[in-house]
Amino acid sequence: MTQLPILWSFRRCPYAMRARLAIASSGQKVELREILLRDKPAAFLATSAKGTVPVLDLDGTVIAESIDAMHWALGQSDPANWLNMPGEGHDLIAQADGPFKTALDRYKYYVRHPDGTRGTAQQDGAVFLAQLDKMLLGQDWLFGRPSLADMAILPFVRQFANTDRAWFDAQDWPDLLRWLAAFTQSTAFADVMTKYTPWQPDQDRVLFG
Ligand SMILES: N[C@@H](CCC(=O)N[C@@H](CS)C(=O)NCC(=O)O)C(=O)O
Repeated sequence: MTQLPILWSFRRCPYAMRARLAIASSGQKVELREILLRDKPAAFLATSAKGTVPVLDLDGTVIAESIDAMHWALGQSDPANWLNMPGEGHDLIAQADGPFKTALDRYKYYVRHPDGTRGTAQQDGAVFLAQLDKMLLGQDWLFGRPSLADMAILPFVRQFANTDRAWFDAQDWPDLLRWLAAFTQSTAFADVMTKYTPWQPDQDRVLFG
């Protein structure tokens, strides 16, 4: 059997989602190993020094950051041209991964973050979301057509939305809502959300991509 890159993944993790989106778009085949974060296999921990998903194991070379996994996959092949986006796209991804993700964690897991109120975190996140809504005015994607920025950011926007769906849907950001709905209803998203049973050392490999 040919050795394929191994992707350690967790279905509901937004970082793992974006890695899977890029791998699926690239057409690169990988072996997918689903794990449970509360029961990490020894082989996963031996690969991932940080113990986080996603992790790509390229025959001993480890890619431990999801954005790097996206770049790796799209560097192999990028038929949808996701890498073709303005430099501003990278700044947006940095904002999403930095201040927006911090707000998301404080909002979603506010019990674990007793400093600051949940409402403040919601408002902090909303500032970024309103900025995206403005960019989406009159177009389906942040830069007119699907790009790395959409796919790197959308899984986190989805998580923010699902934290309090009624509140999210009541906000005045129609273009953001349309963007998120187009993503969550897409076959591309459905294709990366297939359920797998957690990996076992003696199982047949699961092909993905
Ligand atoms: N910066 C990393 C973050 C990955 C990350 O934090 N993943 C979470 C799951 S969404 C994780 O594995 N957490 C470890 C744990 O919960 O034990 C990346 O972009 O890949």
